[in-house]
Amino acid sequence: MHISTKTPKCFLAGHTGLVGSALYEQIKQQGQYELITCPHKQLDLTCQNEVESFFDTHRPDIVILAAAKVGGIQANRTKTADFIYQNLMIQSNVMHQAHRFGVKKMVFYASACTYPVKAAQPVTEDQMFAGPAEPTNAAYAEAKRAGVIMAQSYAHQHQMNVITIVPANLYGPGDNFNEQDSHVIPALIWKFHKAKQEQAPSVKVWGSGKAIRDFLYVDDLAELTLQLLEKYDSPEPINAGSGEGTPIGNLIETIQQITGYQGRIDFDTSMPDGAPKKVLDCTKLTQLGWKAQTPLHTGLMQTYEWFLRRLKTHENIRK
Ligand code: GFB
Repeated sequence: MHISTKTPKCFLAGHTGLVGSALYEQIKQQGQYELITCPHKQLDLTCQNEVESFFDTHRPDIVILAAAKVGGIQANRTKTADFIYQNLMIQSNVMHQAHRFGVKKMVFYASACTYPVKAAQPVTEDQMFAGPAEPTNAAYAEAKRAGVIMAQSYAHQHQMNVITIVPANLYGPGDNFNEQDSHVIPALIWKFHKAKQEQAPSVKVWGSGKAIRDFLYVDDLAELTLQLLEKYDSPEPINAGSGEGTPIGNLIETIQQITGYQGRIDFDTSMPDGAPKKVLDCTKLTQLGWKAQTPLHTGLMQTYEWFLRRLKTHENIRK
């Protein structure tokens, strides 16, 4: 990336979300970019006119698109229209205006769920379009796949410098914690914590516990993103995972132990497992000299501590 002598202006879209708040902290600490953020209430990224006028006013040099409609397996399989509509609109509006206003570099995040459900594991980047996505998150996956093609198309036609990072299942401070809509880690932390408080005899978890996921701590993704902004210039997607597959059953045991809940676990097998296995092949990243630094247990402890602090302060974000 060519950087002028003045501090580049970086528009961080979605700065209060899981990924956005981790990036916000790291960029603030490092001070390499002048941060531009905007609360959701003042800028609706699904609205083309608002996004255009925002770019016109602020003229960022760099854009990190950390805003997206996200959620766990249940949110994905029920709110299908929200997932496809909001993600298509946000990424189209932001990428198109980034191109129109001459942004020097943009980061787009795809998702591990863009890979075909039957892809060989661990999954390499070249398998992305080799078959249908898992049905529980097809709407989200197809929107993200469109974003991948869009990034490649703007790079091809307009020589736009846009990179696509494909994160594994993310977790960490700043996540959305609730029983129905969240991803598995915040959902389990919430369920076990509540059951412990209420001395409930059992906790219901979803599926068989046999599904395998690759969990990446969000601070590792933020650190990687800032590195790739400096040293990766290709529209070809690049996987970002921990390199390890964790069975959900093991994750359940670990979170139960961290939260200190003593009761019984009931598996609700009327709820789906989703993809049987989602583990990312991170050879490309290894070749760039990067490896995720946070072991799952450490990341879970830090997430739980953050959750407990947030319960006390009722803050939903880290800053
Ligand atoms: O994280 P999660 O909701 O989404 O669920 P996916 C992961 C696994 O945990 C599934 C099981 O096998 C769930 O059945 N699970 C067990 C639970 N108990 C619970 C619970 O209480 N809550 C939740 N949520 N799960 C996501 C996509 O799929 O993958 C996202 O939905 C994103 O869009 C992400 O792409 C990477 O891993 O199945």
